[in-house]
Formats: sequence, C-alpha cells, structure tokens
Amino acid sequence: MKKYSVIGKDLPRKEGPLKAGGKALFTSDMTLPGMLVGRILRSPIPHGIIRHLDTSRAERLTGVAAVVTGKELGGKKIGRLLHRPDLWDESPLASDKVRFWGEAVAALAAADPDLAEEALELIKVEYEELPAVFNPEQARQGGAPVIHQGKENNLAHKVVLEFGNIEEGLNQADMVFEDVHRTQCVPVSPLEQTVAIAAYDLSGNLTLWSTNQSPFILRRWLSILLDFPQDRIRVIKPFMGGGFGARREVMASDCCASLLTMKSGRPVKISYSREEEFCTARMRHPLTAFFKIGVNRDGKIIAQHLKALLDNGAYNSSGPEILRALGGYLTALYKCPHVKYEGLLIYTNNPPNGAYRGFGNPQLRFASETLLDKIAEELNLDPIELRLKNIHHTGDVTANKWILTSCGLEECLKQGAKLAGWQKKKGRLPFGRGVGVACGNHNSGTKSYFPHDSSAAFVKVNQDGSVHLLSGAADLGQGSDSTLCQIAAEVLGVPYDMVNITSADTAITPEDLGTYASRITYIAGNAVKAAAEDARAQVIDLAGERLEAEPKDLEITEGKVFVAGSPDKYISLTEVARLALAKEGRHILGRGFYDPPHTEIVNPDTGEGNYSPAYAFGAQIAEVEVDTLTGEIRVINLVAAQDCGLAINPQGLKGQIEGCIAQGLGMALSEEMIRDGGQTLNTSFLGTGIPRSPGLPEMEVTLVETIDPGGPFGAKGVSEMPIVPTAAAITNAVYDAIGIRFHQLPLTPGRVLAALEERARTNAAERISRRQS
Ligand code: SMO
Repeated sequence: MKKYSVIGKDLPRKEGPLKAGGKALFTSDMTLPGMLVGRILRSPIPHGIIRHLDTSRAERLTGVAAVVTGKELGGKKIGRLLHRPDLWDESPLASDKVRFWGEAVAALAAADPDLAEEALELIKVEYEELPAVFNPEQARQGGAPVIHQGKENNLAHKVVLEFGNIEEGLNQADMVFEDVHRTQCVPVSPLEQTVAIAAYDLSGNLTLWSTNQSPFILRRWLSILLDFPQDRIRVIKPFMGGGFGARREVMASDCCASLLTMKSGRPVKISYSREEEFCTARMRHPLTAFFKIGVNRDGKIIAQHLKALLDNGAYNSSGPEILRALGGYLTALYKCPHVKYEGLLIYTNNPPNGAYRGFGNPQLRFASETLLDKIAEELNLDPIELRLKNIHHTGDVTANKWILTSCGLEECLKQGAKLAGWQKKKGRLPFGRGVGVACGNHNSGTKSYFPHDSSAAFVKVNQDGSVHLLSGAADLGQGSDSTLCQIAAEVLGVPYDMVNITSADTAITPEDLGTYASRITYIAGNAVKAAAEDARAQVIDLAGERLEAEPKDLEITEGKVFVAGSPDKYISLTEVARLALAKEGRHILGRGFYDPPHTEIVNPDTGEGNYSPAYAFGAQIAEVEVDTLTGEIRVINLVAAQDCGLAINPQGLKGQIEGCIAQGLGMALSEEMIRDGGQTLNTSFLGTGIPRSPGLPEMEVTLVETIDPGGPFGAKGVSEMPIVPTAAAITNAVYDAIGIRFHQLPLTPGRVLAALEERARTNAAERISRRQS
C-alpha cells in the first residue's frame, strides 16, 4: 500500500482546542448589536382550522418590534425536493390549518425574552378543532380524519418495486418465514438546539446564521419562501452541535427570524427551547414491517417481500425519500434474485418525522436482521454462517443495479466474530447472557435528491506558504473540516498544521449540496482532492521554471518542492507563492469539482439505478446481560467491524462509529417519544431515554480497509452505516440470553419483564396440560 504522510494518521481536530476550551462560537453563543429575541407561537391542538388570528394586542405592546403570521408567506408551501413541487405540503408558518400539536402559527420579535413571552400570550387564535389520528394503521382506514385535503386514506406516498418475480421466488423456496416488526419514534436530539439569527441590512442583504446541514439549499428555499433574490441572501453555518439528518431543511426558526428582521430592521435570534425541540424537531419514522423471507434448506435466500408502513407525521419532510430508499436498501446486503417492496407513507397528526442518521435503514435492519436470526435457528445454522452464504462481495451488482465497487462484509463478519469470541459464546453462555450479530450497509452520497451530487472546492496557497481551503461542506461536529484539510495537506505535500479551512458560507465558499447521505468524505473529499491537485500543478509549474527542471521530476514534501534525487535543489512553497504574486500578481488558486460519474438517478418506476458511488458495509456483535428480576438489559460489549474503504483519520472515524452505536443503543433499549392526544409529554433529556456516556458499553471497533476505487484515497462515507445494525444485534443477543424474540422497540425493562412473565405463564400452562394428558 502507498505510504501517505498525512492520510491515515490520528491527527487532532482543527477546532479541537477551541471546543475543548469552551471558546468555539456556536450559533447559540452569538449576539449581534441591537439583536432582538424572537419567539414562535405554537398550536395547542393537534388538528384544527385557524378561524381567526389577531396579533394587534401583541403588536401594541411596548418593546415588541414585529409580529408575523402565515399570511406573510402568502400560503406558500415547501418541501425537501426542489424538483418535486407535488410533494411540497408544509409551510414554516401555518396559515389555514394546523396539523400537529406544536406547529408554528405566528412569531414575534421583542426587546427581551420576558417581553416576547408576554407578547405571545396576547396573540389570540381561534381554532375549530378537528378530530385527529395518531396511528398510521388507523389513519389509513376509511372514515379516519383526512389531514391533507385530497389525500384519501391519508396516503402521502406509495412506492412499489419488484426485482425478479416474488411469487415465483416464494414458491421456489423450501421454506418461507414471516414476521411483523414495529419500531418507535426516536428523537434526534442534537446537543445544540435549533437556532437561527437573521440580520437584514440597509443595503437590502439578508444574512442568516443557522444550525443547518445544507446552507446552499437553505438559501434556495428561503429565496422561494421570501420571494427574495438568492444573491441577496447569505447563509452561514457556524460551529454546530450536531444535526444527524434532522436539520436538512428550512426550520420555522430560519423563516421566522428572516421575516422578523426584514420587518423590524434589527437582527433577530430564535433559539428553540429544549421543549420546542422535542415537540417539533424531525424524528425517526416509526416503521411497521411485514416481512416474508423465502430460503432454501441450505440457507440460501431466494425471496424477500417487505410491506412497509411509515408514520409520516403531519407533513412530508424527508418521508417520501425515506420510503423510496427503504426499497433500495432491501437488496443491498444479501444476494437475492426475487425482491418485492410495497411501501406506504401515511399522514398522521404526529409531528412530522424526517431524516435521522441511517435514513430508514436502521428500522429496516431491525426487522430483517432479527428475522434472519430466527431463520438461522430454524435451519440449524450459525447466524454468521447463514450470512456468509448470502452476502455480497466486491464487484457484485445488486438486484436493483447498485454497483458494489468495494464490499468488505465477509472480512467484517470474520474479524468481528474473532474479536467477539463468537465461537466460544454463541449459544454457550449461561442463561441471562447472550451474543447476537447483525449486518448493515449504507451509501456514500446519492444522486436521488438532485440531478447531480456535486461539491466544489477552492484551495489557495498563501504567500507565507500556508494553504487555505474553501469548501461548501457543512461540518456539524463530525469532523469533516479536519478530514478535508488532511486530504488537501496530503496532495500538496504540506504539514497538516499549515492547512486551514473556511466552510459552509454561501458568500465565500463554492457550492456543496450539504451534509447528508454520508456524502462529505467521498463527494466533498474528491472535490478537495481535485482542487489541491490543481493548486499543486500550478506550484510545480512555477517551481519547475525556477529550478529549471521538468515538472515530472518535481515532488513536494514538507512544504518544499524538490527535484527528485537532488535533495539540495529545492524551493519552498513560500517562495513559490511569492514568485507567483511577483510574477503576474497571481494568487495560486486550485479549483476542484466532483460529481460522481458512475451514479444515476434511480428510475422511479423500476427502482433500478446505481444510487450511490460507493457503499460501506459492517457487522456488529453485541453481548448482553439480561436481569430477569428487573427486566433491564445491559450491553456488556459491542464489537463493530467496519468496512470504511480507507480511514483518513482512524481515531476520528472510530469516534464517529462509537457515537453512531450510542445512538443505536438508545433506539434499541430506551428512546421513544411519549405523546397524549398528540401532545409530546417527554420534553427533556431526562425523559426521552437518551443514553449517557456512563451507560455506554465497551466498544471494540475494527476497521476493514477495502480501498474503494472511486473514493478519495480509497475512502468511503461511514457516518451513518454503524447505526444500521445495532438494534438488531442487541435484540438477537437478548434472544440468545433469554430465548425470547422481540418484535417491537425499544426493549424497555417493562417490555422485557412482561415477556418473561408471559413465557412463565405459557410454560406453566403447558406443564399442567402435559400432566393432564
Ligand atoms: S439521515 Mo441523512 O441527513 O441522509
């Protein structure tokens, strides 16, 4: 393998000292001179018509600078996909109707928080309350309240895909297994709440600082919403305390702060309270999965049929995309000639669900990977052996035409098994203790939301020989700024310390679509690599002239351009940069673009098409201990073997994998939203079951480097994949421990105790009937 000097090293985060020292400026921390406090008035009912809205008393209160309502937006609705206006169903401020408890209906800006709260109470809204429905299975029945006019049976979106012939497949199979699985609504809960600061200046420019994952896309939506030219809008993403998918879209805060600053002429900051966050932020869609899997006696999977029901909540958000993505993921892990997917997305009066790390994949794998565990048992096969018989390998093309340019799943399963001591433990641990395995995969970018999947980067070589990188990619805390600097440093042959970055500012950086779909390392990474290569070529040209050497004989190391083979013949990058300035007043500036040439827009009818330029795979093995007295599940150890292509920063990558597993653990054991009549009841970190660091298991992460041919230095995106198998691995381990299969998440102590008691009752009844017969 090629030796790198910066790539593959555990280098510290660029912003590490700032963050560790409490000095990093997050949007939450920022204030501007003359800044007002903005607050949002939210619906106290889950479903109703707004009959009358009177803001006059609030407007008259001294200290209130501006009040806005949905009227300001002229009834405009937006969505997630710019090219699918048919799916645009939500306005950041409701104007005619509210569809969930907590929906924004008005906003105001005042001199201080107390005044703002007082003014909110002066806004009078008369609602005509309508019957509401919160369960998708009920919402799709005839006679259920219709949430969006014209959407009969509350059907928001439907996707049906078939690869091969499912009927034939199920007939051919020696055995068919089926199960129904249910997952819960999982809160996303980034540590920094949703915040927006908007400032409208005298020359008519609007600047927005926002906790948003896609500044460039946010700018486009704002321009549509506010009917205001894009080039007059500047969106800046400061340091950000997480996003995880939930912040891919325009939040009410972005829109209301913008409207309020334009109306008042003063900067306005809207910062969600934790309660607002838990009541209104995008969360993970609950999935009901009706699965049928047909297998042969030898363990070969022949057919998979999934009927999926997703609870959309009140608006589409990312629901239609997630519904479609599920059908694609279905084919990704195992070779299977016959696959059918029928997905329904159903409106309910719950808060809208949306994207959350894994984008539907963790829900899917909870269902399919636990069913596979049962199939292995019925066939008397080791679950790892069963998987090894069916997995994809490098070079495979899936049933829906995904091209697996690299796939390390076999290595992951084998290394994971070894690390976890699988052979010694599976089925051999004392009652109450067990191990379980599950696999997953995920994309590295995708072309399905836009007709391209592009990123651009500029690399400047400054006159002191330092390098400055400009990238549109938004670092939400995952460390992409540092990863991109590492890539530029490697290409340019300069130390990592000499590279700095400005990212995600629509006025300064070139475009990037945003942080989602695990795309930044691969897509933005390739753009940065190309930009650095362009800058490098310019440096080499100038150095060659000066050193009277052919460009091909030159190399750059430690910030110096050398003539190969003659260590005394060199010129420093500083000198080259100054030479460029002196020569033509030129600044060395490399430009790089990337749009993966080998992906395509998935055919909406057939579901075929190479969704992503690369796919990361992984296997996880959980070891658990179940306390049969309290029903508590303790995860003792979690082994994660992760195919990452190449680890640009192994330590950073492992941190990201561990964070992912922590979120998977919450989904498996404790996290869920509790609502009554549509009102969210658990609105703080205390009540939502989010794991805390002392409760996390030992994690053993091992990296499998498959070197993807298209990734920057062979890297793939890994920010979502490790959450995909976690809940299934834990659930399978619980079965190994106590012999009970769970079909619904989370595995709370109450649910575990109830299942244990149920079994005790059944066993007792069986003993009695045996005795009697
Ligand atoms: S769940 Mo991510 O924003 O693709």
